[in-house]
Amino acid sequence: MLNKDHPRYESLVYREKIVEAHKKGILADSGMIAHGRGETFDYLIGEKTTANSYNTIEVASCYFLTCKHPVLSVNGNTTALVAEEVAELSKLLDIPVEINLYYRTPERIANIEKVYSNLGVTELLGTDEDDFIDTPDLNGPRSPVSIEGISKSDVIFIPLEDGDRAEKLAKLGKNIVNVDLNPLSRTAQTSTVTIVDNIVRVMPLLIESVNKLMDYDKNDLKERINNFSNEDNLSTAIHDIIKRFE
Ligand code: PTJ
Repeated sequence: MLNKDHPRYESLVYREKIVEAHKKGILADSGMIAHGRGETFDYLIGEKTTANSYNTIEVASCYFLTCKHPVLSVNGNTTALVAEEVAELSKLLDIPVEINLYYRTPERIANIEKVYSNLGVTELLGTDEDDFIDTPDLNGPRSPVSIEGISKSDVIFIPLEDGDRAEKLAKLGKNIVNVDLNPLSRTAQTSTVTIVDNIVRVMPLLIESVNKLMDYDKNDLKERINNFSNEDNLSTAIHDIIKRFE
């Protein structure tokens, strides 16, 4: 039983979610290490959403609302922490959720599939029954993607992963929205829009911002996209961390 008065209560709640997801065969063993790395960077950014990240979240919403085929790609860590919010966003935008795992096993796919099915996600892709196509130049278990999902998408949400996938997907002309507490990770550096913040704070804000911007003129949203630079965004995120040491 967690003590609510504990100064790090929230952090302990999310650790418990991570441990539970591991016990249920949702989280990869390495998912624990990835969470620890995330916690370290969260500490450095002050465990709050910065003004820069609020803006970046709105830009991400602009992509989701103006692109034709957005897809939400999920892994074990994202599922452990924010499956409900992923399901809500998928329903709000009427877009698919695609399971894409680095440590892919039939058991983990089945366990993650069950989570989203129970949350009412109707278009759930990337399961073992799906039709796959390899991502060009990308090796490993993340390469096969759903023909109806990531393969035909024009914007992909890929939170909490680091590797070369973002770069390969970007080469195919796809827009990448990433959430990563580490602004220096390869995925953070090669994505179109990188939200440097904790996924548990990002998801409710993303849903709120999609709801807010939904009725805006599409040209205004596209202008917002055109005025955004991910390089500037990452530079501000890094400087926000540096300022915490001053
Ligand atoms: O479920 P699988 O098999 O697809 O495997 C998932 C993991 C996360 C184990 C795999 O993709 C992996 O090893 O990822 P990395 O290379 O550890 O990268 C994960 C990134 O997510 C790191 O840069 C962390 O800083 C970041 N991260 C971890 N927790 C959070 C986070 N970013 C935002 N919010 C978090 N809560």
